[in-house]
Amino acid sequence: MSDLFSDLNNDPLELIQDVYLLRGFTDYHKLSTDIESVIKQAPFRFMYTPGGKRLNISMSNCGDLGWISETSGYHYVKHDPTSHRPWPGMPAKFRLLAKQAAAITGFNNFSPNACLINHYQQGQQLAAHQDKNEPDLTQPIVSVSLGMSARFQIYGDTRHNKPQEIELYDGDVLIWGRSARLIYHGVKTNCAIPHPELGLHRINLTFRKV
Ligand code: MD3
Ligand code: FE
Repeated sequence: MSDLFSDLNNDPLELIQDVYLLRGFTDYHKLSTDIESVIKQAPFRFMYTPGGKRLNISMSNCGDLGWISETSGYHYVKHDPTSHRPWPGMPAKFRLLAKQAAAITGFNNFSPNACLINHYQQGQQLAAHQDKNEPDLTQPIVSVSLGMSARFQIYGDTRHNKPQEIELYDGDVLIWGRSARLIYHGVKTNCAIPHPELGLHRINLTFRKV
């Protein structure tokens, strides 16, 4: 299994300081069996913000801890609040993918224990936000884009900047750390291009150390 991803793109593009893009590092086909297994155990669901609004995209998790939003706040929890069971385990292939992508960009001991899985349908967006619920901000976040394309928006240190935009396609992997760890970012899918297998669905895996 150690060569599942290593023959692919080992040449990251540094988009802005400490944000790296590996185009086509993997693809949906390599991960589909594991994704289907996780989603069968913990189906995508819409969560609610502390303010009572439904999030725009549906989500699930795998790994020892899963990120949830609920009226009491944002938390990492060991159990799926819908089924009351532990989140599905993180598939070995997912862990290897995240570790290899991190190592290529100089994060040598990344060992994620949480994977948030976002599901987008065309037109669904993720508004500008920071990821700051993780205790150790020296650890990077690795994100894997699968399925239909999306426009990723990098705002920088406030959500009021005009964002830098970049189109992400099936198999693209982003690695964020160090000075970029707390930047504001968002996602738009109104101009998405369909994927041969997933059609107008996008799945994004974000690997985190919590
Ligand atoms: C920049 N997901 O789940 S992944 C998220 O495509 C999230 O579903 C988006 O933002 C998606 O929180 C974008 C890229 C990403 C993930 C984490 C980051 C960018 C990040 C953490 C810090 C800075
Ligand atoms: Fe985020």
